[in-house]
Amino acid sequence: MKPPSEKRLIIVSNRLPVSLAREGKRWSVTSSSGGLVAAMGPVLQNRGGLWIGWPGVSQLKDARNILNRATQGIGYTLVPVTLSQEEMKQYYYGFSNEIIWPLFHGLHSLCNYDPAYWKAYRRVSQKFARVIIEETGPEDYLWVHDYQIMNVGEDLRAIGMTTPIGFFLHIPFPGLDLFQKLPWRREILKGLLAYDLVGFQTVRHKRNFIQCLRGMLPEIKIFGKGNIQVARFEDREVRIGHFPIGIDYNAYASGGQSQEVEAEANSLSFALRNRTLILGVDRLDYTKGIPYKLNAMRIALRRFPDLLHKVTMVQVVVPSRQEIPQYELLKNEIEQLVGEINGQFAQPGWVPIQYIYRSLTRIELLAFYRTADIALVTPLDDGMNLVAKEYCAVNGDGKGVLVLSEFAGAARQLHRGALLVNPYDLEGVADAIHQAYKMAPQERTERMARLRRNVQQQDVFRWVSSFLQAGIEQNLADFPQQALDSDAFDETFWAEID
Ligand code: ADQ
Repeated sequence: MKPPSEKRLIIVSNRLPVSLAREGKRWSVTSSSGGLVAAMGPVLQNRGGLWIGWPGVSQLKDARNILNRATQGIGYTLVPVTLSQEEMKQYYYGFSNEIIWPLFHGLHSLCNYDPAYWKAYRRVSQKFARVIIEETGPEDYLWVHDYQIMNVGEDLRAIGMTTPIGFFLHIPFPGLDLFQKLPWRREILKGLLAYDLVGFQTVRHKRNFIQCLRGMLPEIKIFGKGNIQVARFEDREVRIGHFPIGIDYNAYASGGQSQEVEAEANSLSFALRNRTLILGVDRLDYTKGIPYKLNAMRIALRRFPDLLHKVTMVQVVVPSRQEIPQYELLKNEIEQLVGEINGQFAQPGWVPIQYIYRSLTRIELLAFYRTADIALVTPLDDGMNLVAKEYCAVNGDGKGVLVLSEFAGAARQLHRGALLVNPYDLEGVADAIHQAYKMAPQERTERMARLRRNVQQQDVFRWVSSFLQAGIEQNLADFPQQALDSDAFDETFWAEID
């Protein structure tokens, strides 16, 4: 352990916010995609803490050095946990993404309960624990993130860590009916009870967790009502709360107004010939409901001829987890559907759906948000969904309409401004698309103003502070920012090094 020093915030997640990749004799360092990175990056920036996680490559001798040279200006240190290809295959693609991810999103039939996966999950968790204990001191606050490393707290306790540890689950927690199908259900629950605070995105996920604790561990006692409840189990007390994650509202709102984004948005509108833009932005993932969304669009085009020639749907899909066969199948399914729908409805000078399969730059992404008249965010299940919030923050003219799945965690906060839909109800989604298209300007503005207020008030800094308050009775301001170059974050993340 490090000697006591100033209190630091230590984030631990499966992946670091950047990924290293080998390009010939050089290493490139690029920003990792995904919700956790988008949320935590601005929080840690310049606070002198640590972020511990996998750097995107296996067995790299000099990883720490390379990472730190490439991310010099960000004001916190990246600590790599190096994993072999086999470990990644079994622990990350296997246990995390072929078992926990589908099960926790209610898709038990997609799970592959391979016992070897569990063994790898436990081994990797112990590896994380060994790195963490080397790097942290008694003054630090350790905050572990997400489903890939749920048992790290237990492994840290086993090797002597006694200081408070918080854990936040970014994805849903399933109800007892589903959770009890997991062969390692008790081990996961007991692992989570090694933390001092366990946080979920919504009340529903928190309730599910408590229901599973009661159902699987009859000797447990749960106390309290309201935001934070307490579980007493063996000799431990664990706080359980819900903390809906937010975004860096100001960064999105002002970014959306920048000259670069404006220029990009103008050329986008020109290319779309000022047609109504219906936007979908999702990671390639079956939980995001992309095929359902496309089928709903097909029904909308069939049922509402006034949409023909007048709307263009742009569906952006960010490549993700291609090593897992289901993701490759999903990609094929999406591409086939886009082809079919376009084949059915396109006319000279108009194609209803444009499909983009790549990661966008920040400017491109913000320009899409800014230009979109309607955002279609229709996951089948989602811990929160940041795309919905980012869209509202960037929608500076206040005329956009958010069509949002009632199964996204974000629906709990945004239900008063968004058009809520059941993503499985294709006709219902088609109706919502048409309703959004026809919506009067005044209603659009009123709804969007409500959405933006909500996203602004419940931003990512408030999320962190409320978690820290519940965990250690401190706020984000207790981890003060140092005066560093705040623009360094974006630039250095894309730097290449020899
Ligand atoms: P994710 O499943 O990754 O996150 P989401 O919340 O939608 O999902 O975040 C995706 C992030 O990727 C957004 O910040 C978005 O801007 C970015 N992104 C999307 N498309 C992109 C593109 N083409 N190019 C570049 N960036 C792109 C998990 C959970 C969610 C939860 C978050 C945070 O599954 O439910 O909201 O963590 O807790």
